[in-house]
Parts: sequence; structure tokens; C-alpha cells
Amino acid sequence: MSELHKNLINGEWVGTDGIENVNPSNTNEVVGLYARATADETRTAIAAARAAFPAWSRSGLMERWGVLSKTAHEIFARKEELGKLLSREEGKTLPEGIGEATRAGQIFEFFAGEALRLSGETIPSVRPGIGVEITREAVGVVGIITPWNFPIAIPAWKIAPALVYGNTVVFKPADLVPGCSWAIVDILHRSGLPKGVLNLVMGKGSVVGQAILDSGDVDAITFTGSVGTGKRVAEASVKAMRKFQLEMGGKNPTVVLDDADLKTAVETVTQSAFFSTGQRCTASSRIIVTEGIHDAFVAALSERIKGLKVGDAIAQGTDIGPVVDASQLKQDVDYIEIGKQEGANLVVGGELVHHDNPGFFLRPALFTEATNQMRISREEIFGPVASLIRVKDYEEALATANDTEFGLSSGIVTTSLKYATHYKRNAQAGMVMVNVPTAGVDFHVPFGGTKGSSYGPKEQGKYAAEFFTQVKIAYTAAG
Ligand code: UN1
Repeated sequence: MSELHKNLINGEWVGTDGIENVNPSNTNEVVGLYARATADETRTAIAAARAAFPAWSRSGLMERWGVLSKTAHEIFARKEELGKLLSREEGKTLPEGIGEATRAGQIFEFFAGEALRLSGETIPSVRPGIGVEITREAVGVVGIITPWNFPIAIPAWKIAPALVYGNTVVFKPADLVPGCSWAIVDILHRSGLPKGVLNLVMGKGSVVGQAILDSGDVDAITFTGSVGTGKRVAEASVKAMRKFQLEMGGKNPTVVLDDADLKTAVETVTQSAFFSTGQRCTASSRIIVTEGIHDAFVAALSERIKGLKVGDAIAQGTDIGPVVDASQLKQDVDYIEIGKQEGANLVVGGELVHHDNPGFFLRPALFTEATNQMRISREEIFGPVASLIRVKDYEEALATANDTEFGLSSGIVTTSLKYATHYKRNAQAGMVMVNVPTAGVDFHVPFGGTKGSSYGPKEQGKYAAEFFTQVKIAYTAAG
């Protein structure tokens, strides 16, 4: 029996039993044993965060800088090991896992620096002799709820700004992938955070997540995950009159115009739709292609997909790792069936890949002759499944791209300055990508969507301050 990884509550590791985290590349392999917090333990964690808040929110900037930069350096030093843990628990390929671990280190390093870049404004009052100061201060106790698909980067980009701006944290990672979260909390704890400032409560959404939502003592919740759970976070937060921020689904389009460079189009779409097994809210699952390039593009993309190696996430040469678990695989396979029944043409992939180890391996699937009204083009599948929609011209492509309830990331592949410029202005999405994949964003740039994808201020970069701080205004009359 492997060692139990416990929850961190008020500076103590607690928990008596837990669940096994299994490897989706080989379900016989246990990644580790992780405690599951109870509702009572979650409430204790919230109380600890509350008690730690006054001192942490007034802590010195060098203390915050020190903890975050020490954490960044340990993550960099251990990036191979953490990347491998990520690949073993989530199923991303090893280069993707190491890349994500590196990104977590970069995020901590960026936000360590933000401690030294805090600023405000002083402006004169309209009343003579009075000065006005505008500053930002911490919000309070922040609940952080993260999804399984970015097990180290998303916790990093929520925890780092929460801490650097002086908030205390109750952190609930996805039940499916607690390993990377445990590892970064362990690093932060050893990097010198005072007790209660960061609490880890691994466990089930229905128990731990619910206890966070029901608490009257959580001042803000930041959530990334499904639309359904996001709505529950919103409802509970409105009732509690607390601040909240949601990142949810996507049905991101990539438009390929006749004037596109064919090679760029194939690479951009392959990466957007299928890398990380399509399990990214920024993945592109609607490929909207104009008539003139359609047939050549389908032929070249199909060849590229056939050449992708699906297999064990850790194995050298794997392009596409496994689907994360049995229920996600069932959802992917069900949608592939729905696509066929709706009359789309499955030109390549979509079948299970047999492997020596029991794992959830699926060959990336490409549908052609899809319409934008089909369920496979409207509902988020969250797997390596893309539908290709043929359109007449740019105008129809733009209208089709925008015809969705979501608005996270929207891509176009074109060599035309005119169309690229028009698309950037008119695509209904938080992020527009010209000749670059819809997924895979920079760590220092704001991130987030519009329409049904997101709610609240953007995450990451210096814009993270909008959610993790509140504005304070002070008027002073010279005596
Ligand atoms: C990326 O594409 O680099 O859950 C990040 C997700 C997003 C993160 C995507 N919130 O997939």
C-alpha cells in the first residue's frame, strides 16, 4: 500500500484514508493514495483561512515574493518529475506534462514579481485641499476549485495571484487528479507560508465543493470546469453575495480560408483539435473551411491524423495520450456515434486503439460534411473529435464561427491582412488567434472568454488583480 497523501489544514497534514489515483494509460497502475476531506474538515480549513487572513493580508511584500519565488525555483528544478506525475495521472504526453509543469513555475515566478509591482493612484479631489488615494487590497478567503485537465497550471494561476495579493486560500482540486495539486501545496508549505494561509481539501465535489459553496465565510470563489457546475457556483455565490469568477466550456472554431498556407492550416488545426487529447476548453472542435481549399485541406489533414501515434502518455514518440477516464471515453465514443447518426461523414479515426496495457486510447476523429446545427458542432465533447463545416466564403465562415453559445477562443488561418483584421474585430470570443492554435496560451497574458464560456474578470497576467483584489478609496484633507 502506498503512502497516504493527506490534506493540509491549518498547517497540519490530516486524513486517515483515501482513494487510489490510477493511470489512464494503464489502469493497473496506481499513481498514489490521496485523502478525501469531509465537509467538517472543509469547514475547519475555511476557519483556518479566516484566522490567517489579517496577518497574511498585511504581510511584507518580501515575504510573499520569497514564498512564491522559492516555489517557482523548486518547480523548475523538479519539472521532469512533476511533468511525469502529471502525465501519469492525467494522460498528457510527457513533453506536454513537462511543458505544463514548467508553465506552473513561470506563473509562480511572474506573480512573485507582481508583489514588487503593486501600485495605486493619487488624484486630486475636486474640493481644494483634499487628496484621493486609490489602492487595491486583498478580498479575503478565496475558494479555488480546479478541473482535471490542467492539474498543475490552473492551480498555479489561481493560487499564485490569490496569495501574492494577500488573500488566504481553501483549495479543492479535481478528485480525479489530486497528485500535482498535492505536490505544489507541499512545495508552497515548505517554502514558508504561515499556517492556515493555504489549505488543501482534496475530495469529492458533492462534499468538499459543496461545503465551500455553502460557507458564509468564503469571500470569493474562482472556478474552472463544466458549465453545469459553474452555474451552481454562480447561484450559490449570488445567494451568499460573494465575488465569483468562472471559466467553463468552449466550442471553439478555427476558420480556414482559401488563401491559407496549407501546411500552417494543417498544423494549427491538428494542434488545436487533438493535442492534449482534445481535453482543453480552448481546443478547437469546429473547423470551418471555405470551398476553394476544402478538398485539399481534408486530404492533408486526414494524412496528418493517420500519422499521429496514440499510446502510453510516458512512452517516447507518443503524440496523443489516453482519454482521462472511462466516463470521458464513453462521452467521446457516444458523440462519435451521434455524429454518424446526424449524417456527418467520419473520414478518419474514432476507433479505440488496442494496447498491451489497459488504458483509454482513442484515435482522433475527424468528421466532414458536418453542419453547424448538428449536436457534434454545438455541444462540448471535450475529446479528440472535430467536425469540419464547409462554407462558401469569409462572410459565411465568420457568421458560422460566431453561431455558438460559447466565446472562449476563436481562430483563423489566412494570409490576408484584410480578413485577419476583420476577424480580430468581429469574432465573438475573449481570445482571437490568427495563424496560431486556439489552445496553448502565454503565462503572462490575460486569459478568458465571453458569452457562455466565462463570467467575471479575466485570469492571469496583471489582469488577475481585478478578481483577487478590491479597490479602496481614501480621501484626506490636509489638517
Ligand atoms: C491553454 O490552452 O493553454 O481548462 C489553457 C482549460 C483552460 C486552459 C487552457 N482553462 O482548458
